[in-house]
Amino acid sequence: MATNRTFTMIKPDAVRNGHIGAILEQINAAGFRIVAMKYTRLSQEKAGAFYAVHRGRPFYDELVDFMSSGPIVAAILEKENAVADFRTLIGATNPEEAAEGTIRAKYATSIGENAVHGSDSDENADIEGSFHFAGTEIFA
Ligand code: IDP
Repeated sequence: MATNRTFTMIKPDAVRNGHIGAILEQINAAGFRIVAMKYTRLSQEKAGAFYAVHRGRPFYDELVDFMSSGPIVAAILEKENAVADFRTLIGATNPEEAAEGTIRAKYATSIGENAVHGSDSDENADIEGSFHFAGTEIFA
């Protein structure tokens, strides 16, 4: 995957709370183009594998339970400087620290149930995009 892409998930809390449309609208308005998207649900096993880097942390089990608790929207987004610009758009992990107007400030309920995921590096964007999408599901 090129470095102008990032990977996102609209997490189960935001889906449950009816925020899919508003979040996608904010993503589009910020200049991101959706090149892959699916509505799906992660098994415990798949959520655990996705967040394997956090295995051993006190919140890991809670995170895996939460991320497999309901459907998500997974997407690959394209824009110049995608990874950094998307992290700015979503705001800090903890919604109490997220800048006003960011997706997490608007839609997250807690540090765990924080509405959206955004890759933290080009390398992880590539790994995470490939985790969820086959090459034939990506439309450049
Ligand atoms: P990020 O999603 O902003 O990159 P990370 O530190 O990579 O944040 O954590 C991954 C996810 O794990 C967070 O988005 C959040 O859902 C969850 N998480 C992080 N820290 C905590 C915590 O202290 N308590 C509960 N859940 C947490």
